[in-house]
Parts: sequence; C-alpha cells; structure tokens
Amino acid sequence: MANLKVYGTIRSRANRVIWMAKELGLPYESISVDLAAPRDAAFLAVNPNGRLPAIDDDGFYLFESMAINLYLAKKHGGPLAPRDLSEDAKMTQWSFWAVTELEKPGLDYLMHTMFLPAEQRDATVPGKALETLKRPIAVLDKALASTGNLVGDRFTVADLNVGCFVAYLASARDFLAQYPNVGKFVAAIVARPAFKKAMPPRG
Ligand SMILES: N[C@@H](CCC(=O)N[C@@H](CS)C(=O)NCC(=O)O)C(=O)O
Repeated sequence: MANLKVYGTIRSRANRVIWMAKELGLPYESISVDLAAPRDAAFLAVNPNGRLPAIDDDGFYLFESMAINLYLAKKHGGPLAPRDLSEDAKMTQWSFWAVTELEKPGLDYLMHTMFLPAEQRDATVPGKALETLKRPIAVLDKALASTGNLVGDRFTVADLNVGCFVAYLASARDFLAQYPNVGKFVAAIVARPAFKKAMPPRG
C-alpha cells in the first residue's frame, strides 16, 4: 500500500496534487470523498475543513493544494523543487499569486464553458472572467518571456501551481493569442504526460 494518501480524485482540486505525484513518479492511494455526504471523522482528522484535496503522508496531514505541492516538491527534490531560498521564495510567491489572482475568474470561466451542464451556464460569465484575467495574464506573459518558465530555466512546482489555473485557457484561443508566452506555456503544460494522466478531459 502507498504511504501517500491523496483525498480527492481528478474531478476536484485534488487533480493538482495527483498531477504533482505523477510528475514526481510517486505511488499514491487516491481516496474518493463524496462531497454531497457528511464528512466522516477519519477524513475530518486529516482536513478539519472537510475540503479536497488533503494528504496523509505516512501520518503527516496537510491541506491546501498549493501547500501540499510545495511540500511534495521539497520533500522529494529533483528539478521541480527549489534549489535555494530565493527559488523557494519565488515558488511560494507564484503559488500565492495564482490563488489570489487567477482562481476566482478561472473557476468562473471553467464552470461556465465546460463543467456546468449546458442549461446552467450563464453565457455572460466567461467574457467577464477573461476581462478580469487580462491583468494577471499580462503579468504572467512578461514573467515567462525570458525562459518560458517562472523560476529558473526548468519546469518547477511554480509552473505546476500556476499551470493548473491556466491550462483551461487552452480553449480560449483568441484570448491566448494576445499573450504568446502564456500560449506557449499552456501548450507545453497540456502536452506533459503527467498532466494528461491527472486532468479530466476538457472541452
Ligand atoms: N483552497 C483550497 C480549496 C479547496 C476546495 O474548496 N475544494 C473543493 C473541491 S474542488 C471542496 O472541497 N468543496 C467542498 C466544500 O467546500 O465543502 C485548496 O486549494 O486546497
């Protein structure tokens, strides 16, 4: 049995953590949690918020997807992990930034273009979400200009933690065309074998 238990499946924000585990080649056990049902005590001991994802890493409990991915990168090392304190700080910066700047408009876009049943979608939401995304995506475009990655010249947990919020923009072709570095970043991410295994198919 794997020592790493990931609460949540690819149909939740746990897909970011599953993507990370696959990038690192880590064996893990995926534990499905029914979000419509009352949470059981065993899961609440791991994440008292009752939200997904959370991990039980051989008795070490952690919640918040960005924190989990930073922890797994640093624990297992390799190219995805920071090499020094300044890389660590930048990876943390981009992870906080992604949640603050991208998550709300990103989810609005995703829900109303792909995930909600067609009859529940509001056709005005995706356009407003892309409007809100213009400012942070322009920042991202500039940050990617020199190496195509956010920290150093390699794919790291910073790219993964930001990439999980921008991969859905692959369908917003006209929008992405205005941000060529982000366009290349998204294309590279969705082509990664670990990403393909971890993410549910998108329209
Ligand atoms: N900031 C948290 C968000 C977690 C979150 O809201 N997860 C959703 C699933 S994608 C959830 O558990 N929703 C059920 C609920 O809020 O009760 C993270 O990134 O881990």
